[in-house]
Amino acid sequence: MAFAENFLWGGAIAANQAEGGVLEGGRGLSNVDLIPHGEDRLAVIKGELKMFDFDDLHFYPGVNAIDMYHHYLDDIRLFAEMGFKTFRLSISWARIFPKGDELEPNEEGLLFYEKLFKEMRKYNIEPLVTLAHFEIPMHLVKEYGSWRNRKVIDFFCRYAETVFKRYKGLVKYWLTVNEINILLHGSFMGAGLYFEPSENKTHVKYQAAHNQLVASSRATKIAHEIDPENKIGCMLAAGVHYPYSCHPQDYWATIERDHHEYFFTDVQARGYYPSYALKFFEREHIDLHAEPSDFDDLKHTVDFVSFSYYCSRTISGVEGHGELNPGNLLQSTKNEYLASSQWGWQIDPLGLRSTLNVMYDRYQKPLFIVENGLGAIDEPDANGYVEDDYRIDYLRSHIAAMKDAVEIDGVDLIGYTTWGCIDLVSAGTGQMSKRYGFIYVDLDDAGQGSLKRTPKKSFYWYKKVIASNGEDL
Ligand code: P53
Repeated sequence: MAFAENFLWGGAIAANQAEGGVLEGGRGLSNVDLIPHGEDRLAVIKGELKMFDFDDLHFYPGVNAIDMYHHYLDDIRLFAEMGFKTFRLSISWARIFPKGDELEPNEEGLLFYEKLFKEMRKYNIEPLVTLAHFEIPMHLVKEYGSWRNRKVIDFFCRYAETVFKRYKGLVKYWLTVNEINILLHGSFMGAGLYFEPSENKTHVKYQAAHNQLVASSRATKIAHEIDPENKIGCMLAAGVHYPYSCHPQDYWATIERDHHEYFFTDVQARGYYPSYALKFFEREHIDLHAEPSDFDDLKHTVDFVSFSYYCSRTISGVEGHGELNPGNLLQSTKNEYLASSQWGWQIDPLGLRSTLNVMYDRYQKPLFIVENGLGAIDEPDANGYVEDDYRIDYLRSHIAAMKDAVEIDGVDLIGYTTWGCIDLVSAGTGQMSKRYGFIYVDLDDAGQGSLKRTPKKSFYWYKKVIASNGEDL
């Protein structure tokens, strides 16, 4: 058998894409609540278009999302029916600290997640909890400039400490920051950063990155002090990088791209800034506003390394080598050997095995795949049932590749959670029609629908996969 008895099979969601109820329970507004559907979305995600309040011209799909805030009992029951061993979700920071800089948390918010975690425990589902999944209270964005400000480190640590204490014994697996490298590519979504036209974006981004990395390591330290049983992970938007050709410059560009993305997890897993990063800071005149104690904090490394994998990325370093692949925040060149999803994400199961090997070689820590899946248009029949064989094919081939990584290559992998195990709002596009789930949710891109949940064909398939511990694909 490839997978250990206690291998953590499950699914993943994020508060901002599933929960809704953003104005309920005393919650404050978050950056992600204000990212609209439609053509302005990308500019807002990147921090190039300022959206600090709702307006009448836009639709904001995260406000109600799939309303898991009111449906969580039913949803968890369905996850349990599939046999989930774990369920990954995020806490909405603004439910716990509505403004972010208060001294006392919001009890109603704390209670909501306590009930949710207890419900999961009823079914022996292990919570895997992200502290910041593209989320920061809007008050911290407006008043402090978000993560560019060192004070946010303390606010984040207060939030982290509050939930570590409150959920001690209920939650053991934590991720500090979701897809931490998205800070570079979608800065408002990833880290609440909006740029004034006069600002040097690179300087702002790396100052914010430093602050996030210090906050993440301090939170790791706090988590271990509160409960030595706690396991803390970092989280990277991953996907192996291929050189477009064997031209040395294509390969060199690939190495540079590796540095760019792995920078974050290199710090989180090793405990110090890699030499290539220090040189980069020097060249770019990035003069980090840091305290000497920051570098001691960074030594508190993570217990495991988690990542999302949707596709590999092909990198070109030579003019005219390849055409740009559209449809993803992380840029790449089209790979002629791979098919694409309806959103242009290239499908590459072997790339997952490669990614697992690259990451395991690099860090020598347990790995956790916390997102993988296919965003596709589903066509339900009159009963709302979807025969999503394309999704089953995608997941089957990726699970087979991850099995090879474990069985043949000896990678230490502790779990696998598919993204959007129930249909939810897409982070990149704001669409409902880009669906990932085993469970269909009756809701369209304009926010219309009954919200009814219906298991798809893949629901029954995944149930079988889990029951056989990955043997019956
Ligand atoms: P959507 C870009 C590249 C890789 C992962 O993405 C990304 C993104 C953002 O678009 O996001 C992660 O919904 C993220 C999830 C997100 C999921 O991948 O754009 O952690 O919140 O929903 C899928 O199709």
